[in-house]
Amino acid sequence: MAKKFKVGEDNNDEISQGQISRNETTVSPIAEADTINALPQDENNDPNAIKVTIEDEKTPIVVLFGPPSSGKTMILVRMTRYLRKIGFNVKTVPTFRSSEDEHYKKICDGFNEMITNENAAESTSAISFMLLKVWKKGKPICQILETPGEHCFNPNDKSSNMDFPRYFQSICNNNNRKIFLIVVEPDWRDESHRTNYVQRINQLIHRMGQRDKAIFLYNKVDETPFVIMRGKTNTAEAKKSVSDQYKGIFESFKNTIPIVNFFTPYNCKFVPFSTGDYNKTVNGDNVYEEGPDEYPRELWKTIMSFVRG
Ligand SMILES: Nc1nc2c(ncn2[C@@H]2O[C@H](COP(=O)(O)OP(=O)(O)OP(=O)(O)O)[C@@H](O)[C@H]2O)c(=O)[nH]1
Ligand SMILES: [Mg+2]
Repeated sequence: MAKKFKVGEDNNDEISQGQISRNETTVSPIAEADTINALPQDENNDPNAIKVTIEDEKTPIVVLFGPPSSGKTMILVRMTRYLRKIGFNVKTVPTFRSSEDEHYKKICDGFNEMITNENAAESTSAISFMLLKVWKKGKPICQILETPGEHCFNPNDKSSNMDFPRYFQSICNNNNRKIFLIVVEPDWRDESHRTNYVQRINQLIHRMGQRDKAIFLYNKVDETPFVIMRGKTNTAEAKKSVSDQYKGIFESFKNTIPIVNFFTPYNCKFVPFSTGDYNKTVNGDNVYEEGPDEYPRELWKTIMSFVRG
């Protein structure tokens, strides 16, 4: 029987992984959330009407930037599991969306259960917006933001790629330092889509401030031949493959400062990543098994080098 979600449960306290038995059959409350009415009507009709609030304008924001289904929500899930395991506190930020957004409230309320649920991947399509805050010993370290993939890049609708929605522009313009996690995946669609995505990334670069940073996150690396052993990837070959598939993707990040560019040829980082394995059960459920810790460890190290630097 599906485990039902109780509204108002103590949802924002950190809970440890494994609190929910792996054998227990659960359906995440988020999976049960109404995805059709994910946004209030006016915002659904017009992305430029979407309003968000970043209350904390000091703590850096890690912005997940990637097309639909590139794995942004599962990266959030995997990072949250890892960070909690190594002693960080990860909480949802309920004030990010107005209290009228019932869907966001539901997602916040059900977040902890989703994180620990082995059916986590079933829930991800219901998540469009999510702002998390990472704490250590009561001190905020960074915020992590996911926005709908279509707002980053919609491969099926050229007109929507004219400019970013207003809320996204205002996040780009606000005071927080941003670390953009630009998600790419192997063998994604065809060359014309990949070329359009590179153009979209260039649009993003024009919105980046001088203190902002970029990390290219090569998600789903488990599907490539570049994994040498569990959690270890041939990063140079993986990066070359991305460079070949997404022509010109790193061009704008070339370091043009003489001598410095000999040691640091690019002003961006590249991190291979895998959130884990996805298998279908005989019942048709999508069961998620998290991947090795090496991937979130390396990503966190890279993020922290920018948060501190
Ligand atoms: N093989 C593999 N598949 C992955 C990985 N990460 C995500 N996936 C698959 O990609 C699907 C989509 O992941 P999501 O996290 O929902 O993608 P998203 O970018 O949040 O999608 P939108 O919110 O619609 O923009 C998952 O259900 C998995 O099937 C990974 O590391 N490896
Ligand atoms: Mg998502």
